[in-house]
Parts: sequence; C-alpha cells; structure tokens
Amino acid sequence: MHEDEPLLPHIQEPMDFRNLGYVELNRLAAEIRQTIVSTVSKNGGHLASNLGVVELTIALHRVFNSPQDKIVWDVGHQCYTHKLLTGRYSIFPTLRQCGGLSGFPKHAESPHDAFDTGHASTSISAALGLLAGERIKGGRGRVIAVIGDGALTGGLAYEALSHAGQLGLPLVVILNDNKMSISPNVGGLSKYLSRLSMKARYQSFRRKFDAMAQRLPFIGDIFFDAVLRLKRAVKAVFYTDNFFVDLGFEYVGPIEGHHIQRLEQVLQDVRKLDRPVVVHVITRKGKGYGFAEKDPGSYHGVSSFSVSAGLSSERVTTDGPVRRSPFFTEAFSRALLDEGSQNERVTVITAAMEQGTGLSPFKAAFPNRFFDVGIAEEHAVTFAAGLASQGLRPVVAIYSTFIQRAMDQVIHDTALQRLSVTFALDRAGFVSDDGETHQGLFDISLFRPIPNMTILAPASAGELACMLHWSLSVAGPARPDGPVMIRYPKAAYPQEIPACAAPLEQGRGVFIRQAGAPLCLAFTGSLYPEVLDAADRLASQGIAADLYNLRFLKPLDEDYLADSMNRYEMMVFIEEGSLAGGFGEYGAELALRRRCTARVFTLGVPGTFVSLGKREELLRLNGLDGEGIAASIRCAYNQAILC
Ligand SMILES: Cc1ncc(C[n+]2csc(CCOP(=O)(O)OP(=O)(O)O)c2C)c(N)n1
Repeated sequence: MHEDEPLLPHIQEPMDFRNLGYVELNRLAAEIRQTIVSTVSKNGGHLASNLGVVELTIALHRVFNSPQDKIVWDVGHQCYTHKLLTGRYSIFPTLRQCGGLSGFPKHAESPHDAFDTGHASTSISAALGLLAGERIKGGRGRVIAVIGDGALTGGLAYEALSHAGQLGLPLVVILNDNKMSISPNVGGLSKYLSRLSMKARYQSFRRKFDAMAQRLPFIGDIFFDAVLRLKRAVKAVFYTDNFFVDLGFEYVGPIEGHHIQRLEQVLQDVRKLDRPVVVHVITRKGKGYGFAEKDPGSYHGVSSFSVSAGLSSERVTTDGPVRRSPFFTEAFSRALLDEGSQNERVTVITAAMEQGTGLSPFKAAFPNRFFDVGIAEEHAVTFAAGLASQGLRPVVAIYSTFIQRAMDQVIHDTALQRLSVTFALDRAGFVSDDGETHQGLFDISLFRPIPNMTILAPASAGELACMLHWSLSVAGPARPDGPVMIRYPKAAYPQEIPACAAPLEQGRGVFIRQAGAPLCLAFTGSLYPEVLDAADRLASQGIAADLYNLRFLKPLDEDYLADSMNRYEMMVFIEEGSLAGGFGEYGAELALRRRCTARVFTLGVPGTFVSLGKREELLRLNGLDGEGIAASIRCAYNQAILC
C-alpha cells in the first residue's frame, strides 16, 4: 500500500491492522479521529468520549482477539473506534440515522459487539457474566470491561467488583480515567483515583530521586537520614492501600492512554494473568480536536456543528441565523429557578446530568441547595427522600429512561412513606438519535400502579411551571403528601394554550376544545401539537372532535372522567408511552367498570422496543403524528358507526 493511501478504508477486522508498525498505527489513529469528527459534525453524536479512546481501542484489538475475546463497553457511547475497526467503516456515515448504525454497541449489528449497553455502570457485571459463562462452557476466551471514571460512580459497578474479586476469574477491567463524567467527575471515588495517579507520580519521582542521590556521594552521606525521614513522610501522605487490590484484583497503572506501544506492552502482560485485574488508564477526553479538548463537557454529546468553527458557530441559512424553538427543558430550568428564589426549601438533585436537565442556572444561583451525586440514580432518589423527610422540597431532575433503575427507591423509600419528592422526568416519550436504550416510553406503565404517586404531563411551558409550583406547594387537601412525577419530552414547547392556564384540580384534565362533538381525544401533554393537527384533519373530513388534555395521569377523578365518557360516542386515549400498562388501558378499564356509553379506543406505542430515529420520525413510524392519529381514528370511528 502506498504510504499516502488511507489505511482505515482497508480495515475490515482487527487482523487487518495487527501487522502495522507504530508509525502506521499513529496514522491510523489520526484517520479515525478525522472520520469521527467529520461524521459527528454532520450526524451529531458522542464526540469527546470517542476521541479519548482511539489509541486504547487500537491497542485492545491488537492484543485481544475479538470476537473470541469479548470487549464490553460501559455506556457504549465511546464505541465508534471499535465500530470503525470491526467492519463498519463503510456504513459509518449512517451513524445514528433512522435505520442506520447505532451509536451504541449492538450485538445484532456485529459479533464484535459482545453486549448491548447504553446505560452506565453495567459493564463489569455483564463482562463477569460473559466470562463465567465462557468458563462453564469450557471456553478460554478473555473478557474485558472498559469503564469510565464517571460510570464507576454507579453502585452496580461496586457490586460487580466485589463479586469479581470473590470469583477470582481473569476478568480485565480497563478503567478509562479522564477525570470527566459529562461534567467534571464528582465524589470521593474521583478524588481517590487522583490520589492513585499522584501515588504513581510519587513512585516514579522516588525512583529517579534515589538514582540521583546515589550518584552524588556527599549528599548520600550528609543528608541520608534527613532524606530517609522525608521519604517516609511523603510516603505516608501518598501511600494507602489500594481499593481494587483489597477487593481481590491486581492493579496496574496508571498508564498513559495515548501511547499505543506502551498500552500494548501492558495489555500483553495483563493477558497472561489468571486473576482479575484493573488496568488504570489515563486519557484525555476530546483528544485531538482542540475545541473538544478545551471544553470536553460541551463536546460530550453534540448535534451537527462546523468542524472549523466548533459548536459556537451559529448555523446560518439564506434567511439569517437559525434559531431553535425553546424546549421543555428550558421551560423547566426557568420555572425551577423561580421556585428556588421563592422557596428556600427547594433543593435540587441530579445524577450527573446537570446540563442535559437544565440545572446549571439553579446551581449557579443556589449552589448550597444543588447536589450532583454522580451516575447514581438509586442514591439520588433515596437521598432526595431523606431530604424530604426533613421538610425540604427536593426536585430530582432525571431522564425518564434513567429512572427505570431506581424503581425500588421510588416505591420503597419515597412513595411508601408519602415523601414529597418531585421528579422532573425529562426525555419522556420518543428520544431522538440514541435508540432503544434511551427511549422514555415506560415511565407511565412503571409508576402508575404505585400508591401515593402523582403523575402529571404538561402540554405547554406555562402548564409545566404551574405543575412544578403545585408539586412544591405545602401539602394540604389540594396537594396531598407524596411523590409527584412531571413528565415532558425532549421537544420544543408550543405557543401558550389559554385553556392550560386554568389552575390544577386534583385528578382532572382540562378541555382545550369542547363543542359537544361525538368524539373526544384525551391525550398526554407532549402530544398536544400532534393531536391538534389530527383534530383539524378529522374536522376537514367531517368528523368533529373535542380535545381533552389529561394533565393528571394519576390519581384520577374517576367520577369526572366516567361522566365525560358518557357524553361521547367514542373516547380516544392517546399517549406518548407504552400501550401496555399505559393510561389508555386504565381509561378502557374504567369505562368497562363504570359501564360508560362511549366506545374506547387507545393509541400509543405497541409492545416493541423503539429503535433509532428523530422524534418526529418515531412519532410517524408509530402512527402518533397528526396524520397517523387522524387515520387510525377515522378508521376506528367509521367501523364503530357501521357496527
Ligand atoms: C444510568 C445512566 N445515567 C446517566 C447516563 C448519561 N451518561 C452518558 S455518558 C455519561 C458520563 C460517563 O462518564 P465516563 O464513564 O467517565 O465516560 P466518558 O464519557 O468520560 O468517557 C453519562 C452521565 C447514562 N448513560 N446512564
């Protein structure tokens, strides 16, 4: 191959770069970085994390023999180099596109993707299971978990470390330490890892110092005692037992994570071990792309941007700068700041998602009432329950998909004790670009059965603010004690809806259109624009429909809804969530139980996992855009009239 010819397009599998020299490997690393930056600048994606593990991924694939040896990527957001080196270069331009390459490991996509990930802190557990399974079957393959220092703040990782130490199988845990979660990493563990790095620096300094002192005889003679005492004092400061070793692991590191040859040497040694081992690798998030190196937090996950100008570039069309309509997250952010200034009891908790959930303004204004607990959703919920038990008004801002893992903490620590924790569930509904692992489609089904729970779904920014205020108000007959979930999508909020300015009434929704139509469309707030569009389409075809914004998905004023259902020929429940266990099922059951006269028809997400796409595409594919809703209703309504 000519030395100017790119290497990456010729790589179909790891064997294809096993024989390259280090000069060529560094060239390969540069090509990978360029491909990642260029593709992510068009499609969006996780940029900084991927740029940080290019050399590490190359070294892993040269030393280990995937897919016989299995690499489990924690979160999986850093798997782009792995995908490029395992036969997916040619389809890399489809990254995160509907029907295209996933931004996370997918076993269905390639046998090199040993285990599907998307949520943090699962890799060590999964890798240990893969390894134990391999050994039970008599196989000799190795298993490697690659986990970031951020993901290592999640409790599941410790459960797995403890079990791995007990089993003693030769699990390899690569700790990719870049001092960052999405924001700078937090917590005692992060400090501990820094101490380990200092210890390594001290040891290397000590070796150099000893060698130098021995070369200078007069120093050796005159200051020997003093030096010895100094060394002991320094050692006492830096040397502590190693946490991983205490758990039963070998510990290697910290080692420089951007030097392919050195990484390979260490990994070759590690490969020979027959015990579990932690390899502590120091990398730089955003490595090789100046903007991302300087500000890795902002470049963690990005939408399209200009490579030369970075994120700060304003997207411009011939009509002038493109302005994005404000999202529900921004409405929540403003409303929360407002509540925080009026009520000193309002405290805010995030599990490592300060920016994504819009908490930075609150943190800046009220740092003492803001807690980032790390990627630790279970702890976030129980910690908030503790605060609530002391009369504070905690708000846990969390993505719908991530609260799934704190189910028991919501039930056992919060609802059971009627503690007034507010859960701001962002990304509830379809989530663009990240695929199955990040859809927020289960929260209604999961939390609706929980006693003492309130679930609210705003249709507008004003309604969101009103719901937040209601949830934080003093408990009384209008707002009984207990947890409140407010679910909203990652979507722009619509223009204010006058009817939604009406004060909240426990268990009741609000009519947005009420003209005695034969049909009523009752919907969860996030679908307001789609339902409005559907109603207009139906009207143009001679089918009039009233519109009812449910507001409360739980508890329900059953008398009120049952009475309403008796006034219509057909009641349609439309929700941005799973049909199974969803609000529609409840409405249908209520209609049956109360012998309501209306026929009930439900629309929502059928029982499948929802794959990649933009929210608008996913709404359309699931028949929940205006056209799809109107078509389903027309069909159901006409059938109902015929029979
Ligand atoms: C359970 C869960 N909570 C939150 C997230 C969102 N999230 C994705 S990556 C990330 C930071 C991960 O940090 P680290 O493991 O250090 O990897 P890095 O991006 O620094 O390489 C977070 C919080 C998630 N994926 N899963």
